[in-house]
Amino acid sequence: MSNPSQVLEHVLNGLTHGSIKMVDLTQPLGEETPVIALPPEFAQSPGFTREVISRYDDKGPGWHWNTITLGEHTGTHFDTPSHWVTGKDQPHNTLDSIPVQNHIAPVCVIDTSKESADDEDFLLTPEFLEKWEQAHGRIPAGSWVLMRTDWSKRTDADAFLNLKEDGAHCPGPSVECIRFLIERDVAGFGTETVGTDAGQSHLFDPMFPCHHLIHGAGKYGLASLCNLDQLPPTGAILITAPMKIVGGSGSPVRVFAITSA
Ligand code: 23J
Ligand code: MN
Repeated sequence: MSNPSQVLEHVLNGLTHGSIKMVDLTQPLGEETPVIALPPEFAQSPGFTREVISRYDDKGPGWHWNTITLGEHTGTHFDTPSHWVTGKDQPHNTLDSIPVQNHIAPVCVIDTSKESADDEDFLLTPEFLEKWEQAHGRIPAGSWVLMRTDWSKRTDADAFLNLKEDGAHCPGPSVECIRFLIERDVAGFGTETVGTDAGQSHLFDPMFPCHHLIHGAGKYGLASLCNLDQLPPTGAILITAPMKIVGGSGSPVRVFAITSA
């Protein structure tokens, strides 16, 4: 199968006959979609709302359409390097300037579901990643690393955000984990939680280390993913399709994995 057109034909045949499948890693986006709560000294992002422009009525008898309002970082979404001050001078750092080939990449899935069930503040560490690499091979440069926590199975918004008096409690990467992934030269890091950083990461040094370090290195983030339990540890391909907003720091994204069934 050295002929590229045969490779593509093989993929399409596999999808038709069921040996290859697509997994949708995207949560539905609507008024109920939870949004991140930052510490109160910072401005907050609005969730999703919509207003009808017309709905088969006087304002447009034959058509229905809405105006939507939402923060760029709502629901299943893509974080660009320009989202963070550390990434503001990176080349191709906004949604309209990311090279299109960066929107397709191999994916490594790190299963921390047991650890995250036992400890809602579980942090992914380099030691955990090294053990994963012993079992599955070195994380390839240019690949996505997705942290499976099964957090997306928390369908109740309060349980998903898990806000307490001292802020949010949810798993995420440690500072050293992110340094390790940058050394591996990954495409980016993704999570099932509302943001790419752990709930208590405002207390880390640097604050929000995934954002601070990953975007500072020109890499991307994915948040509020689901269905990671349907992916193998290696071998799947991820297609990420955020909106092409001029100067955009992030946007809701449709994320598909292509994997063997
Ligand atoms: C702004 C400040 C802190 C965080 C975030 C945004 C996100 O998680 C986000 O959605 O990018 S932690
Ligand atoms: Mn974001």
